[in-house]
Amino acid sequence: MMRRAPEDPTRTRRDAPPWRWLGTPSPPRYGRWTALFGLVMLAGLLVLIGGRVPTPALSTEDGMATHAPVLAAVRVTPRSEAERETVLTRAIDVWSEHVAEPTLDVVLDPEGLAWLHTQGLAWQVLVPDVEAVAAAERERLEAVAVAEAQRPPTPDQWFSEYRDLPAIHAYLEDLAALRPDLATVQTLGTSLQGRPLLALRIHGQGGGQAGGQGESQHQPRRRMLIDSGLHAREWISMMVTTCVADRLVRGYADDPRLRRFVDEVELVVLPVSNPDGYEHSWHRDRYWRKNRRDEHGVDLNRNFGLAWGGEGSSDKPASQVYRGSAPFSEPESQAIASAMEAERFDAHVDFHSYGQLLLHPWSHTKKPAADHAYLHALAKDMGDAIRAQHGERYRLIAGASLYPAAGTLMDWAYGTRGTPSFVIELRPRGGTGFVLPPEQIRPTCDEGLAAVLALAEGLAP
Ligand code: 0X9
Ligand code: ZN
Repeated sequence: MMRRAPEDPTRTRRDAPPWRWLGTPSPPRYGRWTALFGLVMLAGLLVLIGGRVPTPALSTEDGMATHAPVLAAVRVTPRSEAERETVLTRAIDVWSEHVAEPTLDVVLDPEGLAWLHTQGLAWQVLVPDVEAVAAAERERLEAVAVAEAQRPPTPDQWFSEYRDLPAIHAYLEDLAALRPDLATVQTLGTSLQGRPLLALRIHGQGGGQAGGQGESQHQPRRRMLIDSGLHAREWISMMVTTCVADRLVRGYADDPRLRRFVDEVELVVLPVSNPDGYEHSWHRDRYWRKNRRDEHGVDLNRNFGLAWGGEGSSDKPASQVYRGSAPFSEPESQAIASAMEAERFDAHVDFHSYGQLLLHPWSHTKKPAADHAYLHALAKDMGDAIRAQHGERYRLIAGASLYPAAGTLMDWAYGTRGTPSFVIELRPRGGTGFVLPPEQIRPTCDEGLAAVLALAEGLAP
């Protein structure tokens, strides 16, 4: 059942913390006339590019109708570093960054859009009204919740829609109950607000001792970790890892390739690495990224203790890449690190969205990793396997070549544990960003599963 926390009906995203990727934020101010002027400008611009202009009405306490500024997600192509910085300072939110192209996906208010137009920069609209897209998704989910209260989803229907934290956690328990001989639920730690970081350990019938004897006598068992949801708004990632677990547990009996994987690889699946943030994204703010530390949150993927504090992270709490007060200041990153220290993992994938990318170390430096060729080859195996599913291309690139990011889980896992570690940025390539149509959950799961299988099969003996 989808619940919405009671909200001030006059609250708009402008009341939300001003998000800036880097730098010191200052709260955007909108007078009614400025907003209307902005809307008119936006209308003109969108009509020029053939877009539609939604104008959500809000009622104020005195009953007068006013309009929230329409926030649009746009892909901008800056021509210089200075231009990139200026676009970032104008952004209400930053969704994605590709230094190589170079492009930036940012959320702008009407004034920002008008400014963009005057600069002569190349840009295209990804989402003309990000709040309208989130509202449509919310309405759809509410309707699904009503329907499913009458008729609960079958396991197959479960993956036809996005699921909230309690549903994902219950699903993991169901999988373990279905095949207790194959899988066990485990709590890896507890979030800041006290929610469990629940994982499914798919240990196979060998009993879960990597390095011991599984069913296969040919090679020692491997151990892999896949996680998702470090970033709360990347909902497709939580669905994909849950779905990978589902395919392996249910497919074990009949699919020889899945059976072989389960027999040879012990897989720990952590679908929601940031449970507080995920709850917040479901019930308060669809585009929330960080954990729920104080009002601002911490970007968990800048909080790990390798190269913490370096380029591509921020010491400003309002930044979307705020690194926290110290390495591992957050219980969620601590829990993941402790789980990876408690036993040896032969491979790790951290699922994110969006962009259709296969990223390998390093994230924090452009210096090639010592195992660059090996890591790139593994990423290529995954990319080929993904493409064989539905023809979708995922681009291979070292993290820092996309943009630098210090204090990431991938770098920590590789740099301190020696574990081949990857970030997979799932669908879409651009499009609707974090709000991916639910029909794409299953095909994106096919891609995630193909990548995990290919990675296991490609590991050096
Ligand atoms: O920035 C991140 O933490 C990840 N991308 S996301 O859009 N999902 O936020 C990617 C981190 C991988 N490393 C680099 N791109 N350097
Ligand atoms: Zn992410």
